[in-house]
Amino acid sequence: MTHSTPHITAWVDEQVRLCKPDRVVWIDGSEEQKAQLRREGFATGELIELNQELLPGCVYHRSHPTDVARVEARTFICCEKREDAGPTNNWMAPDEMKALLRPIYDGCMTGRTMYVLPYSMGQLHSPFAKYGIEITDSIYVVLSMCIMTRAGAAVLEAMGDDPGFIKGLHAKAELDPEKRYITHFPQENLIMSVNSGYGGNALLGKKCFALRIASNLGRQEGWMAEHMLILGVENPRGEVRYVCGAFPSACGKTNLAMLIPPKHYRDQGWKCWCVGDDIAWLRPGADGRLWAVNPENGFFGVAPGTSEKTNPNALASTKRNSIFTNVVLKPDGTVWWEGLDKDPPRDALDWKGNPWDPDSGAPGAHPNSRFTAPAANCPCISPEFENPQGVPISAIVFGGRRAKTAPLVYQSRDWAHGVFVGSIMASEKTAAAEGKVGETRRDPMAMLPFCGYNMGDYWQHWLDMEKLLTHPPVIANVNWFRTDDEGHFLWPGFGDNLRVIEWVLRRAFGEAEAVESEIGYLPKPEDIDLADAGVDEETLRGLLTVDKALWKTECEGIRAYYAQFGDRLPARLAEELEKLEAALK
Ligand code: OXD
Ligand code: MN
Repeated sequence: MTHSTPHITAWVDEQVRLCKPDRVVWIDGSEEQKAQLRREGFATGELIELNQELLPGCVYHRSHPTDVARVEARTFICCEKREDAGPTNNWMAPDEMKALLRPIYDGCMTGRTMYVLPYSMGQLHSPFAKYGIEITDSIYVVLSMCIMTRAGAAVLEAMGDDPGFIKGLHAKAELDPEKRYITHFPQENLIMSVNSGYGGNALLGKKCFALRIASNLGRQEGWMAEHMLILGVENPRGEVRYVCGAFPSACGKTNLAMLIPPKHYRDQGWKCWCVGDDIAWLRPGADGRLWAVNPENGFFGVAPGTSEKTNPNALASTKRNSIFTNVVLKPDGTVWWEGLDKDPPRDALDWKGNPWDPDSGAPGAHPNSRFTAPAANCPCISPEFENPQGVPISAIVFGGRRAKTAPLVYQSRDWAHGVFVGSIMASEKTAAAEGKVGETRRDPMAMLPFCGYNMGDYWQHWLDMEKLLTHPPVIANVNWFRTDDEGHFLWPGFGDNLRVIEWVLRRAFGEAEAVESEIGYLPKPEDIDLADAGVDEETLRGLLTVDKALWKTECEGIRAYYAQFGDRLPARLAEELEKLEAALK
């Protein structure tokens, strides 16, 4: 590997002095090196080899039982002023945080190997690409990053000695939850993550870099880093139109990203292509349109609920060269999780490594157990996935889980109104989550845990982007989760969501009509294709109603939510709220 990189080397040397590892290994990304790391992981028990006939190249990993999810309470934005992190982020001054972290990192890699991993978010040499170095003491993290990003010697080559690389220092250290910190220093392009080995906290390219740090870079440089899927929809004429979608967790984002059209659509020649399932970097192109890339190279998906029925494309993606974390380990060296099939295995080990009795009532896989799978494995991966220019976005959809308030779909009147629609995104808690059922959690643009600066300034940045776009995408809100009074879902969801996406895309091309309502444009019921959907027109009419009383209550909630942003709330959003309140009077 090339080491003629004084800036990079100086930074790595500094971390070596702090963490005091026994050995330092630079990751070149070669198959030989990865195989060697797997062997080392098997030897220490950090990894378990899976059945190589049935799951070639696949390995299994268990995280510490106290370390199974992102820790929002211990995630910090460390910029000079608290106001710049805003009311929705934890904040600490950079010097104070570094003083707190220094003793935790000091000597934490003694007796261990430090891995230095150069990686790129985005296709190498793409105008979107950003480079980083992750230092870690975890083989699991190295191998996961080799799936989720483009990593290794070629990246170091591409980086040259540009001091602008994103620095990431990760250490599992003692996995002590009391000393667990996921910290971001946007003014220094620095991430420091310690005492967790869980993906969302430890694979620094993903949430830490591609969202929290990148949202800051995007604001400075005139682009956007968003928690969005990217889907290509090919119509029977062979035209592919692209849509981005932001959804809070448990709203079917990965399923939408890998959507299979209903039979009625497939028969006509419709196809869908996955460009990304979690993160989109969006840039105005020279043509005034918004262009998107998925900066990742793999999927870090929730396993439970993924099946041949719900998402065969995701399942197929995991069959080779994948890592499974905290799922059930079967005696034949394959894996299982709740919702995979109706056939829970006997004599298997649960996610903690204990013998599991499927009749015990306790789940075998952790509810947040994961697969880490290469994007190239996905049967519906877009032919444009590797296009360094990205894909042009015609529509953005926001969505949440709302039993009554939000209609199946509504389109914003213009860009600024669309920003308002994204800013008021919310999802209702289901029985599975903590808190009162039906209570709403506001999650603007699905960025609540991922926006690396003041959310009010972030909304202003969204508003300002309009000036850079002569052909902005249309913005719509969708809700697949409306229920009747008995709590039954009224819309079939999954592949049938294409019927709604089709209307949104036709709106983007001036091919469909709409009716004006208090909250935005609604489809005419006849403009949603219901053939073979199992939904009658009356149900659709119900799905498209806007209950004014509920929306008045909604406005009170929005007003209270907005209040915390004080003078950082863009005036334009306050105006949009007033307009909505007036329309509902
Ligand atoms: C994820 C998340 O893991 O949003 O993608 O938490
Ligand atoms: Mn996500």
